[in-house]
Parts: sequence; C-alpha cells; structure tokens
Amino acid sequence: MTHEKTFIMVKPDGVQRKLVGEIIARFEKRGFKLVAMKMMKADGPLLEQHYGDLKGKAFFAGLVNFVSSGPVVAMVWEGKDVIKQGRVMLGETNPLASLPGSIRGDFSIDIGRNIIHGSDSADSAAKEIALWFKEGVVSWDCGEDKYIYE
Ligand code: D4T
Repeated sequence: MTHEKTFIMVKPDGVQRKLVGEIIARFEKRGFKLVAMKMMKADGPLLEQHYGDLKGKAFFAGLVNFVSSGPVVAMVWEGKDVIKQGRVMLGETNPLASLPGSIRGDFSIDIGRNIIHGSDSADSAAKEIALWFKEGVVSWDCGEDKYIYE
C-alpha cells in the first residue's frame, strides 16, 4: 500500500544543528513523498498528548521541556511501508546503538538529543498525524511514482 503515512518530527536539536535539509533529502531520495510540513514551537499540552505513553517515565519532564524549547519541523511522509522504513532510517532511540548510515547513527550521540521522532506503528502514526496536522495533509500525484513502484 503506497499511501501509508508516517509522522516525522525534527526536534529542536536537529533544527539548531541545521539538519532539516539533510533529513528531508534522505526521505526524498529514498522515494517517499512529503505530504505535509510546518515549522512551529510545540507547547507543553501538545507534547504531553504526543508523548502521553511516556508520562511517568523519569525523563518525561526533561523531554517535554527540551522539545518545547525551540522550533521543531513537523512532517508527514507517504509511501510503501514508510512507518517501518522511517524508523529504520532514523536508527535506534539510543544513538549510540544506531548504525552508521541511520540518521541518529550519523548525527547524534545522547538519547535526549536524538534529533528526530518517527511514528512507531500504524496506530500512533494515525494519532500523531491527526494531532499535529488538524488541517489535514496534501494529496498530490508524484510523476516519479512509476519509476519508484513497479
Ligand atoms: P521518538 O518517540 O522520539 O521517536 O523516540 P522513540 O520512539 O525512538 O523512543 P521513546 O518513545 O522510548 O522515547 C521518546 C523520546 O524520549 C527521549 N528519551 C528516551 C530520553 O530522553 N531518555 C530516555 O531514557 C529514553 C528511553 C528520546 C526519545
């Protein structure tokens, strides 16, 4: 199914380190299609919803505090198996366990500065896209699709 969608967010560390273009380029070059994007400051209530499953973890307050500390770039990417493939492209949550070639493995070291978020399941992708893009996403035909999908 080539219309699967995932939510990807470049966190404040990725924005400050000017990795937005690099990250977009990796998803584009792979063949995935960008269907929504915005730069914004995420406030506490939004992040508490987004990271709701992590309430109660020792790092939760620090996580919300850091991700709300500066602009993030929120995106929705579309394509076959994009949820799982996106997670592979990101690498492991702990950058030190991430292989070179992955985004975290190439650009980060500490877990609390792992520069990017990606949905981990179809259920969380649907919830996160609805939460961050209440206005919806853009549906468009990419002329290259016939050279990406057989
Ligand atoms: P995200 O959600 O950012 O893509 O991360 P993961 O899905 O890979 O991992 P997660 O939900 O377990 O963690 C969310 C976020 O919290 C930070 N974190 C995590 C942290 O600062 N300290 C920690 O010990 C852990 C486990 C990093 C990612």
